[in-house]
Amino acid sequence: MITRRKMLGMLAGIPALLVLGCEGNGERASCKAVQLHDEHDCALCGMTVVAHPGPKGQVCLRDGEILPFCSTGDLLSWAWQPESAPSIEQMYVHDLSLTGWDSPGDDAWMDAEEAWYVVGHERRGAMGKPPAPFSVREDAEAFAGEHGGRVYTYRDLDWDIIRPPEDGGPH
Ligand code: ZN
Ligand code: CU1
Repeated sequence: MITRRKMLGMLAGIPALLVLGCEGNGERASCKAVQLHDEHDCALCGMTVVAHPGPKGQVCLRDGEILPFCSTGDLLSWAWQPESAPSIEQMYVHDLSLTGWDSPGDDAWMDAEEAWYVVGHERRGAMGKPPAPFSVREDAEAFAGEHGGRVYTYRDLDWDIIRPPEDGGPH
């Protein structure tokens, strides 16, 4: 499933209607993003998700359970562990094309694998400087112009990119 979505990510430049044709949008009714509240602790580090600025994430597992993450960085760090991948149904991140950095809203979730990510910027989130997701490439480029960093597709991201050595590596 992830591999297939990654393939779809490669086609990000093609209008969405063409890409989505084969099996709907793959999103189950039970796998919508949820509203985050102050009892959601990050599934990776345990921090209270809503207590910190910056784009956050949530994963819907195949059994319908939602795992919240304090930051896009923690979401990816969890999702890229080999034992995590088989349980993932859908991954969401805050779309900074629609919401702000300091208090991203629950009405602005997008498919994590379809976002453009700015990495290497200077804005702080819950854990270091989390990859900044945007649905609109031009918004990502404008953010990078203002705050530094480079723009990547989900498919282009890897460990070396999201955890550069000069940032101190994994916590
Ligand atoms: Zn966390
Ligand atoms: Cu944390």
